[in-house]
Amino acid sequence: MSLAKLAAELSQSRKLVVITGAGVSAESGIATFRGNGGYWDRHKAEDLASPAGFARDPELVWRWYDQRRRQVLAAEPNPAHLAIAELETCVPQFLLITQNVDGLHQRAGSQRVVDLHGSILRVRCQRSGQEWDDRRLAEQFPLICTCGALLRPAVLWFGETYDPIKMQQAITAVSEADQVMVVGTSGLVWIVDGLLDYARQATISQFNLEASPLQAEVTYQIIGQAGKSLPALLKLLNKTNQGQD
Ligand code: BJW
Repeated sequence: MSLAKLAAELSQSRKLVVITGAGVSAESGIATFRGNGGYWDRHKAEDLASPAGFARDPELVWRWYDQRRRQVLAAEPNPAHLAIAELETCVPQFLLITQNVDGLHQRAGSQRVVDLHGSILRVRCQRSGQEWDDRRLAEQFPLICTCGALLRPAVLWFGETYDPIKMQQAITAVSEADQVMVVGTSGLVWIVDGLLDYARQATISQFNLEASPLQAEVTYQIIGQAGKSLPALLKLLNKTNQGQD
């Protein structure tokens, strides 16, 4: 069975990178973006997650983010988040690269995390560019800075460029990795394929409800809920590691 083979390979891994997307948080009750019931089923991406959409209607954008903040604050990490946090302790070097903005990986105990798309619980002043944590649930929209300028969610919208420091960290880790696990992402945002281009020394495994179309060569395709397959993988890995003691 491929999960057992992957566990055996992971037990030899020195440098593991995990790349995650919205599917990891689906079992915590947080909607994904694409597909049935996803955000883009009900809303236009360019209205809610682009600088032009925010300039057009900051109130609409803030209402959407406020609703998502409420969901995130009420949610709990699920077995997939917990398994990824535990995987970090099983290998000498580890990096989690997440597109998620919900902070659930960090709440599950993950330490080495690059949040490429920022955080829904931070804001940025449109005038000064400064960012800070802000978990306020708004009574009035949009949120305004004490300087009078608009505040925006500190997340990466379509058409915006990645933080070069985070990108460098992610590229270095993927380039050096011997294993890359891609979990719960459609891979439709360019960054996933962009990073996997650097995974020249790594075995790539994918955990998803379906075989989503990554451009990279995937050796292990694990179909099913990440909240079931990742804990199962961890159990096999722990068994293999105990056998090696
Ligand atoms: C489960 C599951 C379960 C469900 N278990 N699985 C080429 C070069 C440069 C740019 C571009 C390019 N081509 C296109 C672009 C532009 C654009 C882009 O990629 N567009 C494509 C959509 C066509 N990219 C950009 O604009 C980005 N900027 C950029 O590239 O700058 C250039 C640059 C590059 C390098 C250096 C410097 C500059 C910015 C993109 C920002 C995306 N932002 C969003 C919103 C973030 C804020 C917020 O959350 O509000 O990020 S959009 C949205 O998509 C969100 C997600 O993080 C992202 C990815 O979605 P994800 O996570 O994959 O979710 P879904 O819903 O798509 O998929 C869920 C998956 O889970 C599915 O497969 C399910 O089957 C699965 N699943 N339940 C396991 N229980």
